[in-house]
Amino acid sequence: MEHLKIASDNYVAFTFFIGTMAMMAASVFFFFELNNTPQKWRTSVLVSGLITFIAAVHYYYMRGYNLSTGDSPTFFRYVDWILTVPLMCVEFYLITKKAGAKIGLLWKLIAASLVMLVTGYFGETIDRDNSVMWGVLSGAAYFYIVYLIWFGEVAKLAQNAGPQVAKATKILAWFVLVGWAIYPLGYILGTPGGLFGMQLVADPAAATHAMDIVYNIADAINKIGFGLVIYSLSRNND
Ligand SMILES: *C/C=C(C)/C=C/C=C(C)/C=C/C1=C(C)CCCC1(C)C
Repeated sequence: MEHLKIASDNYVAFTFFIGTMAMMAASVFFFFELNNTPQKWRTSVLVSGLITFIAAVHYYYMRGYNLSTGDSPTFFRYVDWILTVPLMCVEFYLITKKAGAKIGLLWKLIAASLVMLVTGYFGETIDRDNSVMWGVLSGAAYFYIVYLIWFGEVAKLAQNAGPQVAKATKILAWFVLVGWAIYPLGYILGTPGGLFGMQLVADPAAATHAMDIVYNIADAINKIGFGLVIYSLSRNND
C-alpha cells in the first residue's frame, strides 16, 4: 500500500481532512443528541445529522481522491450537494410546517436547488466553454431560493410559527444569503473565465486549489452551522 505524504503547505488536502473529521464529529453529535431531543424536533435534528453524515461519507472519498490524484473531486462534490441541499430545503419545510407549510413549497425549494446544482455542474464539467451562462442560470435559481426564504412563502410562514421558529428561520436565511454565496465565489475562482470572461487566478492548478478550499470552508460553515441552528431551536422551544 502506498503511503501518501501531505506537504505542510498543501491546504487543499488539509481542508479535506479537517472537513471529513468535522462532518463525522457533527454527525455523531446530532445522532447522539436525538435521544434527549423533544419529540416534535426529532425529525429536524435527525435531518441535520443526515446532512453532515452524507457529507462525511463524501468527504472521506473526496479526501482520498484528492490525495491520490491531486485533482478536484468535482463529481463526488456534486453528488454530495445534490443530496444535502434538498435536505436543507426539507429543514425549512419541517420548521414552518406547523404554521401551515404545504408540500408544494418543499417541491419548489427542491426543484430550484436541483436547477442551481445541475447547471453549476454543467458549467464546471461538460460545458466549461459556456461556464458564464451556466453560472448565471445557476445564480438565478439561487436567487429564487433566497427570495422564497427572505420575502416569499417561507418568510411569511415563519412569522406565524412563533418567535423561536421566526428567529431560527431568520438565522438560516442569513446562512442562505451569506454562507451559500461563498459557493459562486469558488466557482468563479475555479472555472476558466468564470467571472464574465475574466480569470481571477491565472494558473489553472492554483485556480482549482483555490476553488476546493473555498468549497470546503463553505461546506463546513453551512452544513454544520445550519444543523446547530436547528439543534438550538430544538432546545429553546417546548
Ligand atoms: C452543503 C452544500 C451546500 C449548501 C451547497 C450549496 C451550493 C450552492 C449554493 C451553489 C451555488 C452555485 C451558484 C449560485 C452559481 C455557480 C454554480 C454554483 C453551483 C457553485
